[in-house]
Amino acid sequence: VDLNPVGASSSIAYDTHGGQQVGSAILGGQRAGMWSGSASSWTDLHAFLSSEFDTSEAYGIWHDGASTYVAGKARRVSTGGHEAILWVGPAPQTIAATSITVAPGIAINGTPANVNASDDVYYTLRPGVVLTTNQSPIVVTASYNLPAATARAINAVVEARAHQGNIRQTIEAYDFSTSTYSQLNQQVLRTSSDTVMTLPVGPPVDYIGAGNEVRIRVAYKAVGALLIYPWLLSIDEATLRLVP
Ligand SMILES: [Ca+2]
Repeated sequence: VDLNPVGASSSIAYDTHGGQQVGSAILGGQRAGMWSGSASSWTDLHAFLSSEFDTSEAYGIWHDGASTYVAGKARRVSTGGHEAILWVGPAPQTIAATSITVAPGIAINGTPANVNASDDVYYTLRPGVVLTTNQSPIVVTASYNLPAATARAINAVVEARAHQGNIRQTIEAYDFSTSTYSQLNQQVLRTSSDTVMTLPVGPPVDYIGAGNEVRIRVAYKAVGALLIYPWLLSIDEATLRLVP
């Protein structure tokens, strides 16, 4: 994640499961802001303060099921002193997949609905048949339908673990403007714990198709020596975080 996508800004804190980050930018004066991987998602938090304050900075972000909390400070013009500020706004919405397709790949345990939440209940897959070694033998395609055709920010959240080493995960999002997938992240998964990826998808306008669809593809492939075949792969969560 680019922690500093906004010009002349500094990113102080990042919400791992929400995909939002906070800091400040010099926009006239120093102004607290929140964004999600790109400058287009910038929310000017200073704009929510009264004119009694002339500068502000944000230092921390956290969310629960209902709200996002941003902690920071602002300078009161009349005294020149800084005062602690807590901004409270809506939490990013979690969007579960409307369809999950596994091809190739074979379900071993669990159901596609098990990827709707990070709850340590997994959808476990094994490799399917592929014709060439270049192909990924597990490919999961998830389709999501947003409540609206526009979004301030979309993040893909994928939480998964491999059951042995050398299993590489590639996460892509479908760009409807070019009719191609673009890669969001690629890395070898841990086996001792879940790897949680929260990845900005954007600009949102290019990644929202007909029916407000967002499409994410996650592929798994062995990239080194394998101790056991078939290898297994468990997905705990594959959802979107939407900032409307
Ligand atoms: Ca789960």
